[in-house]
Amino acid sequence: MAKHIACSLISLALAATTVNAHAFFHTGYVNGVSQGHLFGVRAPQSNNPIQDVSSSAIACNSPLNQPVSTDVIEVAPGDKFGTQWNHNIAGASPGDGDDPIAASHKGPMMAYMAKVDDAATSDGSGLKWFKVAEEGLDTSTGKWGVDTMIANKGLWSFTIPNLAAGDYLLRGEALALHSAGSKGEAQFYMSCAAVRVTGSGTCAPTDTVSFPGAYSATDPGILISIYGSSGQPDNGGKAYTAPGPAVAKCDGSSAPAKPSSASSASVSVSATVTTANNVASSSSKGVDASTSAATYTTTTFALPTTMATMTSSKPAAGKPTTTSGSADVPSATGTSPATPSSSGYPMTGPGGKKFMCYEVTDF
Ligand SMILES: [Cu+2]
Repeated sequence: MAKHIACSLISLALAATTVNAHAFFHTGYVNGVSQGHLFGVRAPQSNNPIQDVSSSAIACNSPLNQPVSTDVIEVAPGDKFGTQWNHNIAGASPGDGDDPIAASHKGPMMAYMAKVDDAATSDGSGLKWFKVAEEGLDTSTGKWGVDTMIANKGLWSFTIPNLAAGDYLLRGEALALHSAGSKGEAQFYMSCAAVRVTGSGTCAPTDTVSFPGAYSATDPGILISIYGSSGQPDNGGKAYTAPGPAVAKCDGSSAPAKPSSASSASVSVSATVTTANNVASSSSKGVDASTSAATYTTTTFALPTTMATMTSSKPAAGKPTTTSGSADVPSATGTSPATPSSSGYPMTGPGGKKFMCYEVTDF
């Protein structure tokens, strides 16, 4: 007998209609006080994510909302800086279930800064960025940085390090990993804010990176299926390493080395995937909502580790079935995904398409 994994495409129509469940960082807060809508924050025109880590837009987003602010936010070491995120650039939209961001968009929150000569005019290119804060996954609670941001109505805050006085750009970033099991499908959201650090700080971090350059599409924190064997977006209870450098130290010591970026996101196990022909060839963004295809085709792709290790389910094999529910919001309902023994596992296949998968034993 042989075992294989059968997967069926799920919820194409919903996936196609929820692609705009994104977010903007549009306003800075200092010690809980709004600095003014779009004051010193260069928000993008669109809340669509950047998905190409080699794009120049990965630094400070592009194209920018006009006019681009030339204001500068004043901060001091020890201040709490807040990045305010919302689905719409105007701010909170009560009643909008995707505000501040769709709850499916699990992933880390991060902030970087870079020294500049003049924060009012720097466009963010060619800078030496250091990470000042990150919140990834708390494996004890299953909560991601994005969950903290949502719980705080879109405000995600961190402490300004003991930086030397002067002008900086501050890059606030949210990374949504709900489709990140496929290369190029992690969603990066960011805006840069112009800040002027006052006071008598002394820190000038040397552990810097460039944007683009800091991230690779195959970094383990970027190419990753976050759905554990329970089907929940908990990374299977395993620790998550956010992309980029470690948070810079401001005590003179260098930051501890992070785990190497060895390819741990997939193993050389292939899954048998049966998909409707008319949608299998569609792009992930322009998914044909039709589910009436009468023919099917079989392809294979590498399985994420969490999928390769599953062992318990054994539903009946046979013709693929279309499972209802929103692939973009896998945990938004109380019934999906169900336990492994009854309903399989959600996962992302080639082109970012969503599948519900089952282990099947052939005799
Ligand atoms: Cu989105």
